[in-house]
Amino acid sequence: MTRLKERDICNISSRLEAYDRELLSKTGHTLFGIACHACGREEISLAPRVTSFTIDVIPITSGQGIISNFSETIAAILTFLGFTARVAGKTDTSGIANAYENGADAIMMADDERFVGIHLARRRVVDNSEATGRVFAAVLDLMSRGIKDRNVLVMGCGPVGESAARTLLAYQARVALYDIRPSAAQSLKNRLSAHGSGKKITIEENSIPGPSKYGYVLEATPSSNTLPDQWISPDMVVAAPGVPLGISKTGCRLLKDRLVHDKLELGVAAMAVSLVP
Ligand code: 2YG
Repeated sequence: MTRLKERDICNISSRLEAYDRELLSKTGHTLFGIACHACGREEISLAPRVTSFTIDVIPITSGQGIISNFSETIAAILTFLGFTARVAGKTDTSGIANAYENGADAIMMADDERFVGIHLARRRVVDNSEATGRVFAAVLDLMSRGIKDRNVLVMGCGPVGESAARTLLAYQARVALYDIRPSAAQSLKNRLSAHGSGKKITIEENSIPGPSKYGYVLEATPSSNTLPDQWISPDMVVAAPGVPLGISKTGCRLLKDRLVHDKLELGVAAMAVSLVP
């Protein structure tokens, strides 16, 4: 799992309005709308309930410690979406205890292993990797005006790629799995096939299967330059939750508005919407 750096997130809070407009033009939906789509929630009916839903973001000092602006950025994304969110005044145990004592509906916090949201009364845990894979698959579904029966290449078979593949199969897409470790792709196929979608899953052996083969790519690797420029075809659509971005600056220019990538916004939005009962 990639650990974010302060420079990865320092511009997020100030660019939320612009990013929302960018998502609207690329997908036809706002940040909140995409998160609702990913969670199977009705945007119109959910929106009024969000303002009274309180979320405390708790800085966690364990392991490699605090990432400056991490908690503040999460609170800014939640507030932008309409939630009542704040960064807890205390870190760690004290912050968690205070959230319960102050009657917060939910908390969000991350150590070096996991980034989670927890609904305090319902004991519901939502994991950032799961939510991120799910919401970027939802982005492909929206950008393709329906990913059903399309061929999608999922690059990276870790927790984010797994969640994305699972979601794409639920959307009835055909999924090809690629990972730098072929055994990771195979074991993911085995896990996903257990639910009967085996015939919709193939393994992509080589990392550059050629432009014509896949019109849709979900790039979920923790590496850069996984999608070579010469592979990008004129109508390719890419949703890229992987950090760092696996596409070069040239590749981004080639893809133009057919690429969605961010390092926190969509995953946090999907986590928050998942927590609202
Ligand atoms: O509270 C803090 O400031 C730190 N304990 C946060 C540490 C977060 C470590 N994890 C990551 O940087 C990423 N896995 C977060 C999610 C990236 C987007 N999917």
